[in-house]
Amino acid sequence: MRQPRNIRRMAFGLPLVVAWVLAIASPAGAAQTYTVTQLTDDGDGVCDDTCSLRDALDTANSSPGADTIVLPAGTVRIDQSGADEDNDTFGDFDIKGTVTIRGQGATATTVQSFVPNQRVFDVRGVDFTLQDLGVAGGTGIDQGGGIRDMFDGQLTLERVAVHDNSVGTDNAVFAFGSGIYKSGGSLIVSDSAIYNNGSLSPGTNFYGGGIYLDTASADIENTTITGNKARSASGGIHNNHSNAVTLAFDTIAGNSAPSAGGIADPSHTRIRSSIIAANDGGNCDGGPSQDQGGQRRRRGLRLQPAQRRDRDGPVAGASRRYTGAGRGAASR
Ligand SMILES: [Ca+2]
Ligand SMILES: [Ca+2]
Ligand SMILES: [Ca+2]
Repeated sequence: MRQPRNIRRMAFGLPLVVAWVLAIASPAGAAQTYTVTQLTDDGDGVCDDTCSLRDALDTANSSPGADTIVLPAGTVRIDQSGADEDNDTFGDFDIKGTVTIRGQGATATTVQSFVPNQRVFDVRGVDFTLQDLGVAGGTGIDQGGGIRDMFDGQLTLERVAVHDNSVGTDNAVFAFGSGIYKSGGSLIVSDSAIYNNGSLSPGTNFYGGGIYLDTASADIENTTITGNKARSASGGIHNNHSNAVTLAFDTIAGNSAPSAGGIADPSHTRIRSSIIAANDGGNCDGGPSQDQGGQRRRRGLRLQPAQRRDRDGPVAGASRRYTGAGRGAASR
């Protein structure tokens, strides 16, 4: 039987009304997107019509949702100097809420520290994702020249260049990870480049020119690790506790250290279709790797020597997007 016209109108309009009510009643903790409008580090702590990266992080850090921060092209500066701290007030950007920071391209947007003894990003117990940007100029103390993550979350880098960072020490003993330091949890890197971090200069005993993994696992795919240096050992990657590390379609070449120029403790590293060659101090140290075979048909990035010196060094366009199924990368 045919319904009266007004009933049919109600039936047609009801889903629209429900959708509208749901839209305006979205939970307060919903993820937000913040757009950074200025490259300078002189914000006021509020991401409004003037929004620095520090403003956006201050807002995201106090928001419960998994937020996204979008950066413009250019060099996003760290200029606020002051006491070393973890509340995003001075120096390194302290990440205290789950967030993704997205730039306009690994050579188009660079987040760079201009404050002595300050790294770029300090991850404080949350999941953190970087996409399409560069991380440079960090000079962190003790752990993580460019990026430090002292906790168990997941640190994800997609189409990111980590370059020209160094790690120092405040007690003249040890320092770890000029490019990236990851304590526990997992490090996921894809379609990226980690290059020209660290140095061989006397004065600091440090391990892990490119990446230092304490107890963290890692999946590193379609990525080039080159030109990194470690004063003590492990020019490219230091795997401190025989953690599960998977390398696929990577190039680890041209790194330097007195030992393990390429990668230290590869005995628990599953390697597929990757090149580990021409590292000063040896390509691998600490036992045979687990060769997963495969053809070397892919190179993460192609960095020419002249280009490596460019602070905005190139990252090739992603020829293969990361699927997120990282745990099985070596067996695909
Ligand atoms: Ca503001
Ligand atoms: Ca800090
Ligand atoms: Ca800080």
